[in-house]
Amino acid sequence: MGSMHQHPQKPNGNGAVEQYDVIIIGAGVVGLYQLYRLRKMGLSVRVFEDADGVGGTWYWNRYPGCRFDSESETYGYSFSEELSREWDWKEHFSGQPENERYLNFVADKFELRKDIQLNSRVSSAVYDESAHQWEVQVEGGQRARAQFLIGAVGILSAKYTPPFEGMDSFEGLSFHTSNWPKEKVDFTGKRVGCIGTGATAVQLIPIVAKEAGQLTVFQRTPNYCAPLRNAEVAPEVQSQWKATYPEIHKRCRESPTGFKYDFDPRSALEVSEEERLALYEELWALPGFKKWLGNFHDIMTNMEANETFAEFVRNKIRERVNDPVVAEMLVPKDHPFGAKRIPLETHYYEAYNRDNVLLVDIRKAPITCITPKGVKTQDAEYEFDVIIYATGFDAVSGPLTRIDIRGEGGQTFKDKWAAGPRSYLGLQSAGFPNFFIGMNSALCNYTVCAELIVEWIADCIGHLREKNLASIQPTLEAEEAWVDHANELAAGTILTAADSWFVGANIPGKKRAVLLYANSAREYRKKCHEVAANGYEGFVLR
Ligand code: NA7
Repeated sequence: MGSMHQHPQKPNGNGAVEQYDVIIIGAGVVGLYQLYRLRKMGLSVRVFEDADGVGGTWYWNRYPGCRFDSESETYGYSFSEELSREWDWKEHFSGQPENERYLNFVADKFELRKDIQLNSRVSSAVYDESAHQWEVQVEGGQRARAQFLIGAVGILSAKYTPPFEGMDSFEGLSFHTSNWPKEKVDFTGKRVGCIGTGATAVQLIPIVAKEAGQLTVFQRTPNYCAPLRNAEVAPEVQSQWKATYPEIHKRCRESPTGFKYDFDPRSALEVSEEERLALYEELWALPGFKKWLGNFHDIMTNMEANETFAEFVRNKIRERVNDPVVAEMLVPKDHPFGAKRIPLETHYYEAYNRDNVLLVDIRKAPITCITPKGVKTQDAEYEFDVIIYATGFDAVSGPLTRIDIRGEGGQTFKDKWAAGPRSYLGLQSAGFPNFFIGMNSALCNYTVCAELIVEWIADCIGHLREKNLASIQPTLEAEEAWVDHANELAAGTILTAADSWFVGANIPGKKRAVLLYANSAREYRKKCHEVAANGYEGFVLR
């Protein structure tokens, strides 16, 4: 991937403190574009990246089947038409190897590597109040300072592995899906256990099932998985995209979810059953998330409306699984459709029709420990050569709170966010001047709102530099109002009606709080622009 030697080397840690205008943590989708934007403004920028390559999520998640659930042509950056025209997407929902290549292509095309220091995990960031500067410490002792710090750390980068007793004693291979080995893992003839059935597991299970001698899936909660319907991109489609990228990007920017489609303005309950089912069948036959984000608008706000689609999906699952007992195990009944992230799948349910696949209900008989030979549940023991932990992430706040970030008065970010995200616009937190949260936590096609955030931060920094200002941070009042507004919005949806990473409920001990901003992306964009246009209303500039 790329040419490693172009990257600055990590110093041994006993040198002088380096000085930059801006430090960015992370070289993923946000970090790469943020670097590009800021450097174009003539600023000196240093990116510290933990991995030995760029790409963030698309670097780490190498498990088989990992791919976009967003349409490829909408997930790619929109900021450079030239880039859009130069890149060919091979599949409508592009796979990880291709996505990693794309982000490396971006790094090369815009000569980003010279400012990205790899193998450099930031351990702490401390605000120097008198100098209005952040001092960052990289593991190994290197120190660097900058007026502005941007945490472009990704919303799903802090992996979560449940602390099962005996994990270290396992004698076979085991890994978390986001820490997948770079070398191909050969499952041929192996006995494999997979813990978890979220979006990640749903992508990998059908592929591992085909290869492995035996695959055992440990499921706690079944999900509403919907067909992805991926396909290769035909040359004429590729040309069509290239000819119309400005329109595609405009459409995504103006849509409420950052995708090419919009919710149906009708209520699921105002149409006849026949009409409703006709739309459900039509959506079901389409690729991607349209069955969720192009559905009747009130499936996300009204339980009765939601239930009409939830039951439709349950029946689709039942139709695909041969053994009725297994089918019922796979049918979700304890939460509404869309309250958790909808996994998109390719032959997922058919995997359970294979003789070498076993589904184990660990809600009934939980895992008690990992043994040297495999997994023990309350009523059985399973022997494995490989254990896959597809157990998810400490989402949104996790990647930030695990860095020792200290703001004014020595206040830690971890304490500040202990009861849930406390930010204004998702971009800054009071008490942490000049620190920007460079992550898209809006309910929006990732890159679409990520670009909005990157551009907003770049403009804001440009504004401060132009006016010769030392710092920016939100007022406590603006932050308080934003948190209330975000909670109120989420309360008006079904998003809080399930235990998932959306509300931090997947991490034992994590305070339940809405982690995503549940407004329309269109409204979010408008609000961010308004605040800037009104002289950064709600912020204190010094
Ligand atoms: P998810 O969606 O958080 O799924 C994690 C899975 O792991 C889920 O099935 C969990 O069951 C299961 N899990 C978590 N902890 C345990 C324990 N202690 N015991 C048994 N099973 C457990 O993570 P993914 O990686 O699949 O997807 C994350 C996002 O990445 C996804 O939403 C996309 O946006 C991309 P549970 O449902 O909690 O009962």
